[in-house]
Amino acid sequence: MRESLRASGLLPLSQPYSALGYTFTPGDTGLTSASVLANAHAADAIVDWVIVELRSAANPAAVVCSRSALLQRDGDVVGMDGQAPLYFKMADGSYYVAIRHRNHLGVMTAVPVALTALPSIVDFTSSSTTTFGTDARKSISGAFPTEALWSGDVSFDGTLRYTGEGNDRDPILLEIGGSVPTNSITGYHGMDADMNGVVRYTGQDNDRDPILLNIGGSVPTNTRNEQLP
Ligand SMILES: [Ca+2]
Ligand SMILES: [Ca+2]
Ligand SMILES: [Ca+2]
Repeated sequence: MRESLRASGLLPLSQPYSALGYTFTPGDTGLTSASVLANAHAADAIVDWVIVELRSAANPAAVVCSRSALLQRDGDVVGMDGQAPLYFKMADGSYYVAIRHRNHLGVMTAVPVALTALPSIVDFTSSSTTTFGTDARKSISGAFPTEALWSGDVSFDGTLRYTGEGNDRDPILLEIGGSVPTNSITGYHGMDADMNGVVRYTGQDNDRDPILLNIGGSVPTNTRNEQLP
């Protein structure tokens, strides 16, 4: 994954999710340091903030604990020091594990995972890790095949929409000023679907095409829903 936001000094020191309306259970300080974000070590450089949720084995819609975390370029999700495994102040037990991102569709394990005080690995990049729902992840082929989150939910409402009410395309145009489609702006914005640090509506590397691509590529009225209960 690219580290453009970090390399351009755009990543915030505090988790961005409370400001987007997400409520952490029980609460979350979500604060890292400038030195963590300054770490340019290729594989472990920080890409962005994510949310990790533990959900009830009896009711996968119920979040029992959630916290913010940092995502490394090689896909590891780590704590506020940018390296250590993420921990939850919870009793040993089985929980559904979900990961969410501010402009990608979240995913969750298909079954509860047994967690203890020792670190456990949940590898959402592997197709052998089954996920809740249908087509929850995007399969990427080529030189670096992997399972990934669907990008383009710039409105952070759990659905990719290209057209119609509540679509994810109009906010991109609005963010760059609302009238001149060739404008662009730099910064840490949810509308930056490809996370290169620049919001673009048209032209090369625009943030609009990924939305259309990820709903199928041809029928603009299609939608794609996050597979979280
Ligand atoms: Ca790593
Ligand atoms: Ca959306
Ligand atoms: Ca962009």
